[in-house]
Amino acid sequence: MPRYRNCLVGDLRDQAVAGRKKPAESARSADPACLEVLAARSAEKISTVFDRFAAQQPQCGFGLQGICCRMCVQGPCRIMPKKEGAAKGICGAHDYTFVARNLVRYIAGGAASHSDHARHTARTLHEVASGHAKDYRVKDETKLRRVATRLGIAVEGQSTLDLARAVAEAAIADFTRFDDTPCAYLMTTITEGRQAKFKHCDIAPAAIDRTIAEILAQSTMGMDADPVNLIFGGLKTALADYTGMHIATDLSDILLGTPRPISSEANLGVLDIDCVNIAAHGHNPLLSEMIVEAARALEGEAKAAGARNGIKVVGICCTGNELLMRQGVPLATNQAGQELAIMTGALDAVIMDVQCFIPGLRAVAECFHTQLIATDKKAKIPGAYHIEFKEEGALDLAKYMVRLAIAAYKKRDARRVSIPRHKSRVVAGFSLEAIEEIFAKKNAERPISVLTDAIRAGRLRGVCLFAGCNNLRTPHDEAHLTVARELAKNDVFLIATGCSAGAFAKAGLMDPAAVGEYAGDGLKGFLKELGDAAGIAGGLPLIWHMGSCVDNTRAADLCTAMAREMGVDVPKVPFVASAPEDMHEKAISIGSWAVAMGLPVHVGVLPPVEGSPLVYGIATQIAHDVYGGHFIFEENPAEGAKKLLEALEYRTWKMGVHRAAAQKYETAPAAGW
Ligand code: BF8
Ligand code: SF4
Repeated sequence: MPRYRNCLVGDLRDQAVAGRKKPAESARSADPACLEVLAARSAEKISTVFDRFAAQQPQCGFGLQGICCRMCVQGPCRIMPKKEGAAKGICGAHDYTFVARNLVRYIAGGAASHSDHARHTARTLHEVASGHAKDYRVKDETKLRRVATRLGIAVEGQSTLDLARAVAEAAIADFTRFDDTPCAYLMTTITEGRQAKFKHCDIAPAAIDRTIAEILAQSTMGMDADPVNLIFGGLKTALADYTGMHIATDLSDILLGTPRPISSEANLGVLDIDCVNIAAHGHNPLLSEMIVEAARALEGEAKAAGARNGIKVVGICCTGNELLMRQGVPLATNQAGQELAIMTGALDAVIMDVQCFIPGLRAVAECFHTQLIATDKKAKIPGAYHIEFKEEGALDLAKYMVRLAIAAYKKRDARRVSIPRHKSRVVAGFSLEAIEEIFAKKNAERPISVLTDAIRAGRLRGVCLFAGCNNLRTPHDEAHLTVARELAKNDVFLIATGCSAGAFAKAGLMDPAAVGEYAGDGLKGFLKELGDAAGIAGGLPLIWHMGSCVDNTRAADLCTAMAREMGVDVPKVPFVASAPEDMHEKAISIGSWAVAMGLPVHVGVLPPVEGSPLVYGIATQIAHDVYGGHFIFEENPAEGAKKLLEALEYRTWKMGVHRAAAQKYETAPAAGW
């Protein structure tokens, strides 16, 4: 397999620090709408993430490399190899222990976040099954039955609510199990090869909550100093993260409906000067779906308040992706653009649920009339309204919040409104179910073979999942766009989630019209034929939006389906992942489970691993030997695209060799990678 490690040029650590020095200018964005807002407001000196990023330069070299330890109060300790006696921490911990501990704690943070979201969804489904939370219901009975069957729950003769209870209880069991039976939402959604691998390496989690608690215990002062053992613990935690994410996606679909292709728009131009504009921000769609419903119910009140066009709900971050996927709600911006949405002067309220909204919002909102509303007791912002969201009476609560937005609208200063004109058409809503339905128009019996056959025939080079965040260490959205355009040109079938999907949606890459401009001939032909067969008016988009960050499990399910169709395990599937602007702990966690699943995973911003050549080597090389997946650390997006293409090419070539050998010797294709 292609291995990437620049061992020949000096010390890895020196390179790390040199490479991390960033220019101090602000306004580093590839999004014209963001640049327009920044330019329009430049005289007002409103502090944004772009300014504060510049102010933080240069960032600490120890932190960047992961060789600062604060696991106990004797610290912080730093690894200083050139200073006599300072090559280890006070307790004698090596660089590899520092780096591994820091890394697994990132993963724990990511897993805790996703599973918090999943726990909330499981509890809501359970409430619905018990006759409470009356504003919700089982909207997708087919999915409920499919998930139940997958979990081994007998569906015959069962009522919807009994099944909903059983499916919710299976999820809750995955959080709380006391014995060592591996989590059901993990083991029922992966290949047999992965099941065996995870059991063999003892990284199949039995209970999400316990796994997160155990890795915190394992990585505390005076516990595990062995980097390899720590990393196995980290991977187990990452698989607990996967389990929580799968629960969140499955149960959200059951409660709110499984997405199907839907047309909408994206970027700050979606804000409407003649509307009460409300941004739903965060991740968990349980609240934001209610905001959409409440907004529809209160149109009349908004018009009475003077908003000619009523109420416009727009999305930011992943709750925006969830609403876009299911309701066609326009996406205003992704993570790095959140303050700029307020700086248009046209946003009357930002209603936040959980994750990825930043404290900086408050100071920006203070410069305008915007009402900032936090709704989760674990996620308050000083100075913002806090209205605790509860599933019981959810719609009434949502209406109360929408009325706050209408009241704020009345205070809007029309002279300060400056909405950029940029917006793009988006076709989103590609759940795995929707993808299978589209493929089924060409092959009803074996829908996924439409994709795998196109790869086998050389029309497509493989599949790339784009995921992850915005990271100010690289110009906003630029790396996403660069890698995607390069892969599209090279006939890679592209799917996306999270803020990566947000970047593409805003830039017009989820508009079917982009196919002609960016796709290579193979991809162009594939999308055209499929669109014609599926009778999708206007055609299929260049990049298929699979949802929010938790919905990366939809993409993992696609990969598993491809492995099953090809009769191999995941490490042989021409499927790669890229997080060109990874930022959050959640992204580190997702990348880690994707590696354990057997995927090459490109990250465009390096996590702090360079302080330990050993851990760096495990992530980029040894992981491949054990799991068939590995990290590709590459900060230059054009190079990243090249390495992803090489990874796909290697897999296709190897699969061809194994297939030819299998034919010759009349055996099954080799199981190794
Ligand atoms: O969960 S991609 S910045 S918004 S963490 Fe956050 Fe990253 Fe965006 Fe969605 Ni995911
Ligand atoms: Fe220093 Fe060890 Fe404490 Fe870390 S755990 S801060 S290396 S003494």
